[in-house]
Amino acid sequence: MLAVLMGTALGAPRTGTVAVCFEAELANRLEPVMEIHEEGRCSGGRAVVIRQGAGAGQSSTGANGTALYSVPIPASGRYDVWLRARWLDECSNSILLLPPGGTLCTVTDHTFGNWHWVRGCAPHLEAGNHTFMLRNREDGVAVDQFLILSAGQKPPRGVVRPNVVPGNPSGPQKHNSLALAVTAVPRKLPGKPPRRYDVRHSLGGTGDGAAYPAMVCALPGVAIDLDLWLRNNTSTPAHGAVRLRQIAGLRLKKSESQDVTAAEHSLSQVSFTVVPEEELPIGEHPVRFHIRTGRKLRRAGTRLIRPLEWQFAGPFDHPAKSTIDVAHPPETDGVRRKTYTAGKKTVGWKTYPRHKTYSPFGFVDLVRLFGDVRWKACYARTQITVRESGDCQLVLMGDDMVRVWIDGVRTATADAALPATLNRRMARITLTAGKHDVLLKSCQARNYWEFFVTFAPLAGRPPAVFGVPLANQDWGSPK
Ligand SMILES: [Ca+2]
Ligand SMILES: [Ca+2]
Repeated sequence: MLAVLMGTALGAPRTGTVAVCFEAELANRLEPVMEIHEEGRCSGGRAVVIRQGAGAGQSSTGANGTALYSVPIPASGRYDVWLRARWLDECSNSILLLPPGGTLCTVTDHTFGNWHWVRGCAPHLEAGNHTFMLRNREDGVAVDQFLILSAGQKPPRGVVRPNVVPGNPSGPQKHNSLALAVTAVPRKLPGKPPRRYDVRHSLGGTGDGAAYPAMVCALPGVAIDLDLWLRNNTSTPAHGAVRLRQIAGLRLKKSESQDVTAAEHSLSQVSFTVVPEEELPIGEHPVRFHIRTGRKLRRAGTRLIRPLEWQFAGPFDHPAKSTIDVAHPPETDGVRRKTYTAGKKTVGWKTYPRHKTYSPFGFVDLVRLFGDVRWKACYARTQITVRESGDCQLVLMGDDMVRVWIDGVRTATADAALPATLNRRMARITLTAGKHDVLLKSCQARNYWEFFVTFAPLAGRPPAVFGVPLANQDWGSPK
């Protein structure tokens, strides 16, 4: 039984009071979309984070962000469980907490932007080991520490010195066993989230993507750091090796295999840097890590998303309640004109810096390009090449309405205008070898305005779809 001592910041304990404090980042098991981040102003310099954009509203599946903690409770009694949390704003201010044998509760309050203690549930606990679970409810939240106090006690201000290290929830492990705590987390991203409307979907955890629920925007020449956090749940040091499986079109900057040593009950980090090349096909690419400790092999991973690169024209007024069929000049006058009339303005095809165009999750964020506007439409054009003819699946996602033409033929439309929800449409298409024009239309009612187009393989050998670099795109002589 682990002796439980008061953290010094708690002051002198009153008779009969109990305090157990531990770091949120030392989860015994942690699954995406939960990530470990290095953060200032928090205990241990690290916290568990659900990044803004990393999978709101996916908690109902249960597999989209959990953190498990096995901790000893020294005495039976009624307790209050507090979390030291930081919420982004009123749309990112809660997390789910499951106490041992209790019911799931929502931990929330209305203090934004600062680390502070938030009271969660109030379970009755018997003396002994108990498992607590955090679960994703929404993104844009971070948890630094847990504090379990006798009912009615108030936490101090600021951090508390931890007095417990979470143990192993699945019983004693064999010597030299590293317990995987979290999958790869991207660190260096090609974009900063905007202040208000962020893209909030990571495609996490649905369908066949469940094995690799994270998502990282992969643009040619933009290096990506992939961080792997490993938690040693045992009471002896552990040694192992992590290997990154190579992907064509992805250059690895260091060795494909790295050794890892983790002190008992500690957290270790292994980092790989990859650089996408033009040869990386458009679409999703699972990145797989093999973690070997002794004879044990574990797998972890994330997904890279190679998006298309676009030229944009707009915005055009798209009157309230209009359907997506209301057409604007790039649709009526052709996609190869140099300029179009948009109300009293003239607009032409424009490119924007990549860091402005893409969210860290690979979506095109039109709010960043055209502002927080209402009832507008814009068009985007690009070209793709295919080396062998064949079928593949076009995947189209958008908020609010979005339509795609390939070589002038209407191919897919996602036109349900739902607030704060991405529409998704898939269409089987046949692409002949050679170059193809892609035109996209996106309509905005309000709030989020974003889209995502990719090509997914079908069974068998699909044609790989490559983007044509913007500098090499040929749109004829401008009129
Ligand atoms: Ca911490
Ligand atoms: Ca919208």
